[in-house]
Amino acid sequence: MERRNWRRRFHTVVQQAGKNERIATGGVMRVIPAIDLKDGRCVRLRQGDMAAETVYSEDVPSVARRWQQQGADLIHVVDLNGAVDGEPKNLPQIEAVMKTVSVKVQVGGGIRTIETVRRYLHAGVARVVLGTAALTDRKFLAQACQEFPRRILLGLDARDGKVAVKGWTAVSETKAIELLKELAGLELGAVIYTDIARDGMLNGPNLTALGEVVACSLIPVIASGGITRVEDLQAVQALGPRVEGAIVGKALYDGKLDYAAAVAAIGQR
Ligand code: AMZ
Repeated sequence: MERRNWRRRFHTVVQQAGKNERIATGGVMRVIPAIDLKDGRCVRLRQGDMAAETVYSEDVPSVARRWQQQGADLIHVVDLNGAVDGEPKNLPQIEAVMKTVSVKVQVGGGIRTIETVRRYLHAGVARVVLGTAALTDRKFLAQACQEFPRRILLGLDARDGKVAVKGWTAVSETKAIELLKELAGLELGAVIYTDIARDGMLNGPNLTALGEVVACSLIPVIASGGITRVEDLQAVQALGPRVEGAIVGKALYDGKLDYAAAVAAIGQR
């Protein structure tokens, strides 16, 4: 019930150009802390390079608890080994997070079958992210969206504008924007756009690419990659009401961004 209300508060369905569109309303944008899992630990990578890791904690649930205590109402969890291997690899840690926090959790990385989607969503995960499968298995993506409307997020990870897959170990020939346009008919909950070159680099988001995504998207957009300063959040928010959130990782872990200050700066309630 509470979860349903959350969604209603977030989005309004509007009729525009004959299409149903969901847009974030009331200028609400969420700062979403990221928990990236590798070998059972909370890490941050640079540009998604599995060899360039910084371990932040071995105690993953306590990290999640910390973000909840600081006021986050949604946490973004990525199973990095899962993304590379094509199946969940950090399930015990994700289950422990679910037991520890009461806030919403979204999970991505290695979700390639409908059984895995069901398993996560039936276990209380609010939404799941499909990246690789969104490009390679359109039938599965459509089935997941049909079975769980608006609880599937498109993970659009771009290297030089092209879609990267398999834990970013491979780059396709497909332009991220083209994939987004192709999937316009699906009942996706949002698109998470990550510029890989910016991820973990603490040098700001790719506002040009994000602007393009916002302009093309019929669904809410979540910005990811490089968001470091309060000004970055404000710039992302200024892209318009379609931006429903910003995922922040390294800046929070390194203390470059204070969660409360971030939330205050963008007026999140
Ligand atoms: O950092 C990485 N190498 C990385 C990463 N953060 N690789 C994948 N991912 C995330 C994507 C998305 O949320 O941003 O994993 C998810 C996609 O996983 P998959 O298995 O569906 O492609």
